Amino acid sequence: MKGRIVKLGAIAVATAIGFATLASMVQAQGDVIKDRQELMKSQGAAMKAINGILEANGPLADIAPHAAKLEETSAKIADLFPAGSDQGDTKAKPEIWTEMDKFRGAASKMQDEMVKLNTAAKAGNLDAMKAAVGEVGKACKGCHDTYRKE
Ligand code: ASC
Repeated sequence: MKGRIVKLGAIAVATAIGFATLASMVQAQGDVIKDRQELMKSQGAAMKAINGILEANGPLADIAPHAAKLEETSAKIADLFPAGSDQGDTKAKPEIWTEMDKFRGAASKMQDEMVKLNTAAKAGNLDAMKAAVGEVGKACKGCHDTYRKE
């Protein structure tokens, strides 16, 4: 009798831990979806700001902080799509997870372009900035076309 109660108690505890773990996993996933949406929004805003400065022909020095931020944020993208985070309120396509190597390759290529943009911005090299912004925009679009719904 006592043994049975202990066993039932153990099952109840294990079940509670299981639910708590599941709840925290769902929570973590909700957070990662939000995190990547916010990161993408910040990158879009930085790109818009840079394009605005280029169109207005300056002040070029104002591009540097945006370019630095983009280099930093874009390095985080690939890790913001952990397994299971295809579930939830997200426009991320399943292909991200079925072709994870390809997806990471595309993210890495975009990161390379962001580094070039930041390098050009730090050097105040207008032609290189323009070229890099073009390549960054292509990298953004390429991934969105392939891996984002709508
Ligand atoms: C940007 C930005 C994107 C891409 C895309 C390119 O500047 O925020 O998502 O370029 O618009 O077509």
